[in-house]
Amino acid sequence: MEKGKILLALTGIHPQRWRELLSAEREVVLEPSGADDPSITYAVVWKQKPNLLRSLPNLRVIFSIGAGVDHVFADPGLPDVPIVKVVADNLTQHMVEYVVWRVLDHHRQASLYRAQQQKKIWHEPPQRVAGDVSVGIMGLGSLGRAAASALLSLGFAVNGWSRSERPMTGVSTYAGEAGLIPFLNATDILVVLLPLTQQTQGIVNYGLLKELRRRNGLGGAVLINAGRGRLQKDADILRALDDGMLKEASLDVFEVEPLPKTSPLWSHPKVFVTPHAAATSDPAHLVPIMLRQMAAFERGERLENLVDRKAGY
Ligand code: NDP
Ligand code: OXD
Repeated sequence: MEKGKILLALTGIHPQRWRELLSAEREVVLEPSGADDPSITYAVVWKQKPNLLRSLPNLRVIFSIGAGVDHVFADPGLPDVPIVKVVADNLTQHMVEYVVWRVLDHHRQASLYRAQQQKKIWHEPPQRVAGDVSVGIMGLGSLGRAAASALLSLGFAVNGWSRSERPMTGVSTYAGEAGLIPFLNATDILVVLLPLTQQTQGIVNYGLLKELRRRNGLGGAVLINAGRGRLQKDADILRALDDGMLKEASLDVFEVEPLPKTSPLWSHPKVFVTPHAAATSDPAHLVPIMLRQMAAFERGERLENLVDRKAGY
């Protein structure tokens, strides 16, 4: 197969660095040029414009620059070609750091110490050990499993929930609808690392948060969402924080992004906000993986990290 040309179609992300790195090996066309171009074989995308890809007569593979692919499926004219998602050590490492950072922040009561410091209060609250705290990870995929390993090595009790059975040494695993309530009932700190699909949209709602374990050494249940904003109901999280169903939350993602300035989440004393920054896609690490995959594809080899179109992730 001939060396294919790439269409780069990124919305909300500056394309320059991606273009430079991809151009080292292949011809790159920057959207909006390239529509109808029969010499384009690959599309590298983030939130591509609707119906853009279906105008390419010889498109063979779509590469998402993110681990999540909900942005690809948002296109009503998405052509029926393979979609490759990101699985990369660098991205995984960023996510593991984020999850460990946020879990430890809640576990070690950082908000209490910050409040004490402001008032110059010298007081040592009781300490518990990680083994007394149970972290439940929703989504035991490449990111969830890596986060689970890191938490296990710190001594936390770890639960995991996935669509299919995903056994993991040291982790109490639960699967499917039948496993959800038992998983939540055994979880003090909930970490959401699910993809956004038709099945998972809005799953982090008041009814779900109510099921978390609250009578624990932490003094309540904690939510950490680094998956996607539309997995959660922002208003339900606020309600749960205000009526005590949740003690605290760390949120990296929101129903609407950027988080509107009017959102009460910005200034809520029990909420820690980051701007969808848990694990950024770094072109220096991701482009070589994409270029390797393109070359392998042209040699007739199988693509890796393919999205299951039916499952939506
Ligand atoms: P994977 O596809 O590797 O794993 C997804 C996991 O979710 C799997 O364990 C899967 O189950 C589970 N899952 C999917 N649907 C359901 C369902 N209906 N019920 C129960 N479990 C379900 O994804 P990654 O780990 O690579 O990434 C996860 C998500 O993290 C991405 O989709 C993206 O949205 C988000 N992300 C966020 C970033 C940020 O900066 N905030 C950065 C990178 C990713 P099974 O194992 O059975 O298939
Ligand atoms: C991703 C993201 O999906 O950055 O990789 O959100």
